[in-house]
Amino acid sequence: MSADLDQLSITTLRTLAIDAVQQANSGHPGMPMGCAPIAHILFNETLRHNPADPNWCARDRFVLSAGHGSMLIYAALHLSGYARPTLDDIKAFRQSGSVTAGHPENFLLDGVETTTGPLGQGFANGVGMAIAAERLAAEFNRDGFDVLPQRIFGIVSDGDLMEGVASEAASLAGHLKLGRIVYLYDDNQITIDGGTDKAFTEDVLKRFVAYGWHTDEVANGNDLDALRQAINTASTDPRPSLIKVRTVIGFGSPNKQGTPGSHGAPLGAEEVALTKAAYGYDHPPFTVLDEVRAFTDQTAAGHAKQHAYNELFAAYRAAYPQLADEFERRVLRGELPANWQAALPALDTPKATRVHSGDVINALAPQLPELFGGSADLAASNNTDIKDVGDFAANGQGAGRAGRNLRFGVREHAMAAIANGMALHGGVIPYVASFLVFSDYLRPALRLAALMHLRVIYVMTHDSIGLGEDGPTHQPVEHVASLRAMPNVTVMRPADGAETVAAWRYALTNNGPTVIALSRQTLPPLTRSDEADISRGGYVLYETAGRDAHVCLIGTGSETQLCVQAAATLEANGHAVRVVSMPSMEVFYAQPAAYQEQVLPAALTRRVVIEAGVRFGWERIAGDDGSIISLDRFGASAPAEELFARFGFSAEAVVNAATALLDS
Ligand SMILES: Cc1ncc(C[n+]2csc(CCOP(=O)(O)OP(=O)(O)O)c2C)c(N)n1
Repeated sequence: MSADLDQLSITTLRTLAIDAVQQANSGHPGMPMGCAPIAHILFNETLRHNPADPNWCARDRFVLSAGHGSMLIYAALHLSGYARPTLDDIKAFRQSGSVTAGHPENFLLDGVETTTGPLGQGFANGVGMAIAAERLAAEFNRDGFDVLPQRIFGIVSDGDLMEGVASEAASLAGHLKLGRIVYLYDDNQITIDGGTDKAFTEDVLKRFVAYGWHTDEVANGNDLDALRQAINTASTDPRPSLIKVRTVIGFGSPNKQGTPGSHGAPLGAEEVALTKAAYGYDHPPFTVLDEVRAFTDQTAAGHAKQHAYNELFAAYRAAYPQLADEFERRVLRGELPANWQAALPALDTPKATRVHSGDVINALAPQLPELFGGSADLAASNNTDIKDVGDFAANGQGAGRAGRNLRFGVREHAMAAIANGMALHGGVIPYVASFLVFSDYLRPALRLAALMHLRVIYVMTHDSIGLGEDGPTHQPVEHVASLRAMPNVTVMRPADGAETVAAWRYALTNNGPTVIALSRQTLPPLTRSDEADISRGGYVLYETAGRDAHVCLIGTGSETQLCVQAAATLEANGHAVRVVSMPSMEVFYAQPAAYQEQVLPAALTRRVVIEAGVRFGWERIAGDDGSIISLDRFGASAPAEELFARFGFSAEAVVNAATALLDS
């Protein structure tokens, strides 16, 4: 009987996917049809989840890395008894305003743990979730109290496993022995352009063995007992697991199964009918039979699991009240401690802003145990190490899971995607680091952090030609502008220690990723009045006393000091000058219009902007009558001072540009 219900439930997952794609006249039916048995076993038997409380902190995470198979997770959540998606939601698949978007969006629907679609990302997100869970377990678990039992399950596809980001993340996950991870590999041997024989013929499992993973194989994706056994074995293995499951894309479709034709297009009315006939399923579209609903509903089981956890936690609270309070603050409420800002240092010495940033991290670290991150093999250059805390490592190695500096290795893309997973898991605030120029290597994951509004802090150093001798391969030119162009990303390019502190203050409370662009070279501390409010992104740093400014000099990062120097010369020449420091264009534009007008009055049209990067974006600040000193070419290999002089970044250049405006 239960075997019949298993089959009927699997058929329901398949037909919901088929019907929704058919109705939307768009979508990907093939993957859900092939993977329905995997989803059925996971959602019906394996996952620790409670549909009535999708955000229960101790739930297992399920990541659909192959996000194009979105109808699979929508159908599985529906059958499991989640409040959404309703059947009507599923009927509105891919339509405007529906929660059942083309690819799963975690901010639209509970139960969707991460936004997927760009292949490979979900794979790496799950690694980040496992890292967060491991670190928190090391902090909070006590003998007999496993308050972080969650594991990370996922379905990953050929496309996922071809992507470099997945390889990077898999390599690190194997090294760190992240045994919480159990991924099922949808080995259907089909991608969009045809069979995997065209471009993907390696022995994937051997590769994962080499990464240090436990691997297993299920020869027939419809063999439920084989799936159960492989999942159970993997779940207790101390290594991360990849189970290769031989599936058939578009399973059951007489004319399209096993072909790319079922990957990303509706089957068509005729083929839908033939497929349902092959399933022996003679019901109208979107039918969920009562007996299926009763069989797949996880509400009661989920409630029981959560109830047992709650009892465990109550005993934990009785034994460890302070730990329980801290757990609730960090993991349940995700709040910063009340007094955290008191830990922010006052930084007023001449240093590179990257060094100031390291000082901020180390000042905050004892007060903010949730601050947890590291660099892609540039920790000493990025100044990201927290002193005396050890490296996060596999159990039994060094500081083990209690270590706090993450060594991402030279894996920028996975680093950023892993950080997304850490932020999604909660209880930690991830920061990542590299040279700013290598933001290109992590951009796809940053973009998803932005889309998901994830609080990930990017410590990106060596932010201009100011890095000098390493040359144009390492000198960002277009990067700051391109990052400013990305929605929901805040770029901070601080000019000195005080602005670096402000950047971190902002980043820690920002509802989205913050990129802090930091100098390699030493910058002088700037003098600012008590009214100067760095938190507004742009503010008046200096103004000639008692007179209305004739000209406004606007600088950012390491070029702000040039504006201050130029102001002194211009004043000596009899001009009244205003200097505006603009560490963040986006934050400045988010201020009320009246504030923007106060800082950059419309009437003050003589404006000189200077930044050692492309001019793109500064036109709006400079205005039609302003002048922009920018670098619209690649840099060169030479000492930094020579490069600044050669490319025209000097106080003299600012004076000349201002004088030209004043004379015109
Ligand atoms: C980074 C990225 N590149 C390309 C795509 C477009 N795309 C979607 S699915 C897919 C490959 C399909 O093969 P597979 O992952 O095996 O999925 P299946 O066909 O088995 O459903 C591609 C290239 C994407 N979603 N993400």
